[in-house]
Amino acid sequence: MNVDETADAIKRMDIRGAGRIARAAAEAIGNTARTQEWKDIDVLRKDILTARKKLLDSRPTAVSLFNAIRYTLKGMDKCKNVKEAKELLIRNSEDFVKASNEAVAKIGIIGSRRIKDGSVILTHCNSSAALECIKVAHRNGKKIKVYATESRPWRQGILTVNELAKEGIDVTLIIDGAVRSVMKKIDIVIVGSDTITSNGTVINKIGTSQLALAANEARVPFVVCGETYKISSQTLFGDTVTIEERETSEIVRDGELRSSVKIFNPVFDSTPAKYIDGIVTEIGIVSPGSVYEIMVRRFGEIEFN
Ligand code: RUB
Repeated sequence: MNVDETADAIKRMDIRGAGRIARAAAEAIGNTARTQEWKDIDVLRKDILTARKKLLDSRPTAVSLFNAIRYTLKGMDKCKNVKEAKELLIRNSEDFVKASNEAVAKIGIIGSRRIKDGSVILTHCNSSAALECIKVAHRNGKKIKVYATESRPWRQGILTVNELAKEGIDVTLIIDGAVRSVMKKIDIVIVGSDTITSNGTVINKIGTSQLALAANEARVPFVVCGETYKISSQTLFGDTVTIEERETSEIVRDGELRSSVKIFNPVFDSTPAKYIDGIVTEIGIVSPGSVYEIMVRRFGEIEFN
């Protein structure tokens, strides 16, 4: 897919989930570098920066999109000619996609070790990293049961239950409002992440923070999965994460409401670090308090700009 097609698919949510969005954006830039011809390096740079903006404007919340593009464009400024820049963009894009897929696989192995034989798990939305932990635990012969929320309004929970059922996992769909009721049956909550801020706050699908509160009340471990490119270095210097608001048509049908009724449809929320027992990354399970260290390790010295 080219950049325009990818940005549209992300907007429409044909491509969704923070990891998939990141890989699709990196691939789109790689495809552009592979297929487009430029007369000189300045035009190439200008076009790639336009592509960057188009992709970044497609959805605002998941920092994985920003970090994937940053990774893919790294070094473009120093390229001396079109050939060099094309090669760099193609290589960076392939490296990112490979590292991203490997990170999810590693998270699956590491996270699965936190799932005990006989465990009952609760998950929310449709996170490839969180589901990988569950699938690996199942493939390793652990007898597990999963409760998955419907995840209104887009109902990604339907994807989740079908994906897990296809693997032969015992899975039950619940509505979002049933979370507190089922919490007494749950041994561990495992969710994904779109963005992890410098203070260890996790931004994920709307409703995640309710799972965290209910888990905290019931003393059930609440574990977040996130590749390290879900960490937002911008938040260190005061940037806040934009919570996407989507079309009201995702919630109600035309003509269902009186015209004076307003609708508010935020699709992500923030879970403070104090409710999170661990963040499963590809480099290990870390506490939300150590996000800064990882940020520095991953992105090098971070400069204020
Ligand atoms: C998806 C969602 C997922 C995270 C993590 O929201 O909130 O939990 O993106 O997913 P949406 P992954 O469907 O609105 O994109 O682990 O696959 O990156």
